[in-house]
Amino acid sequence: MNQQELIKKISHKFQLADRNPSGMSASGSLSGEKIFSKHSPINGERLADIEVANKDAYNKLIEEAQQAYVIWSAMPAPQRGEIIRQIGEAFREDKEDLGALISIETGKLLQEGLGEAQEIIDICDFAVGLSRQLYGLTMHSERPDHRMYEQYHPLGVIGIISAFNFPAAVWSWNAIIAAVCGNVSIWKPSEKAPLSAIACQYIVSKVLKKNNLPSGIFTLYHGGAEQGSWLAEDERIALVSATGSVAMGKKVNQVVAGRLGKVLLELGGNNAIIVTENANIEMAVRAIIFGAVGTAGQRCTTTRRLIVHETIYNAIVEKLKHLYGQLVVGNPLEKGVLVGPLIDNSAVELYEQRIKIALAEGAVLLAGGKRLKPVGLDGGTYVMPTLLEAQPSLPSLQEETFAPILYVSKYSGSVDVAIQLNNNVRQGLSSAIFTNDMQQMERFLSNRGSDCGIANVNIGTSGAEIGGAFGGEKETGGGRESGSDSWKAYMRRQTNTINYGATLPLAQGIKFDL
Ligand code: UN1
Repeated sequence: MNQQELIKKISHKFQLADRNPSGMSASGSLSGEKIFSKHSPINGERLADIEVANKDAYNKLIEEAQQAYVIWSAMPAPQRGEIIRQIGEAFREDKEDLGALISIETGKLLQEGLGEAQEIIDICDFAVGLSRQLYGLTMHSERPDHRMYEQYHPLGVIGIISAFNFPAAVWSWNAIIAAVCGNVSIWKPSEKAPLSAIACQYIVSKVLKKNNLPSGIFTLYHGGAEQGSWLAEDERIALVSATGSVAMGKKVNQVVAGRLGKVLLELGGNNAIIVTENANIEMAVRAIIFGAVGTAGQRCTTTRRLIVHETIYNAIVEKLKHLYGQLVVGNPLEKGVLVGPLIDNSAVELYEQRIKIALAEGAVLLAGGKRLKPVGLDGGTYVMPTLLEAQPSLPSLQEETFAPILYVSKYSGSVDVAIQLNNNVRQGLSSAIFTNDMQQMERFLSNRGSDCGIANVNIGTSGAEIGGAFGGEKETGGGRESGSDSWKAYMRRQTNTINYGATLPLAQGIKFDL
């Protein structure tokens, strides 16, 4: 099947052609004002026109969501789990088509598109388990005949702002976990990836309809920064979960803090792999390549910096140079291709600008460095994965450029030197060390080690499983999504003390006799 036939089939499947207006819930669509076109980065082909939501459409959706919340939050959590089990099944059925759509829309490899669809299925399975495990603690009261415990209640309407690079999985981390907790959600996906969102909405809507549940449990509208800011300003939105740039996150954080709302931020990463003198070099090199050029360097967990011990530096650099020369850049739907296009022209411009700046700062080009036009592809946004040798003090090392640019730096001395370099950036998402030395490994994981939210050993910086809490420190924003006890971010904790005696003793032994 060629790309056009595939698009036709998928558009039909998810009703993309006639279901792309903004302000959409399962009950139908609400008209927007402006229209923008979504093109595939693979060949520049126009995929669909999308309506930007207007304020009326947005307000209507929020009202629908609020009404749905009354019904959804009253359902016992295990019953909500049953609906999410069905949603997981629906995603299983549509995994191939959704994976292909994600690939066509974002330019990531088909394998990665399928992996993203799998992440949604995994998070649904996880949420089904959670539906019987939204545990609070019990405590011993200091007063006789008293019982004390805590319980978790849902927050209400959750706003989700997602980025183009994981246009479906990151929504599910938020929307599905929020839903099992009893919340409803309203989603503003990136303007650069509206179609995967429409497909996800289509899939969940089918399940809601089948179960006679209100469409407002999951809702979707389209737009850019202005439309996203509505969620931040809106007092009806209890929590705003935002994924994207540090600049966007700072704005959202300030606006939401102004009304004392809650935020969950997953922002920039500037992730390093440390390779010590005790590393398995073959394994390290494989992880570096996947981490640096996978998803064309457009993951927030992408490996952007390499910190290599001087004794193995030349060996690693030579291997990387060789492999960078062999990477096949091209149509991500084709087998054998390892690097697809960047999302759009502005991403290519940022790539070019950053390389220019880094070279002017004194970096040395080891591989790549240029835009590409793969054979048979017009209008695409392809670039060569780029390897730069950099002094640890290079100012560009501080910047996250969403492109396949990897800086390699040399360190000498103990692993502490490498750890200090790892931590010497404003962001704190992911980090990794390659070593077979137990002391180096433990040092990296200790409280004097990596300052990131994710710290891996003999695994690259990207490709986290959904079972762990995902997020990072410093400018990454501090939020945790997905697995572990991240569900607590979508709930409010209530402490309850119950007196089952016949007297009224006061805490701290206070006497207040009438
Ligand atoms: C992101 O880039 O925002 O760990 C998320 C990973 C993926 C998720 C990345 N599972 O690389």
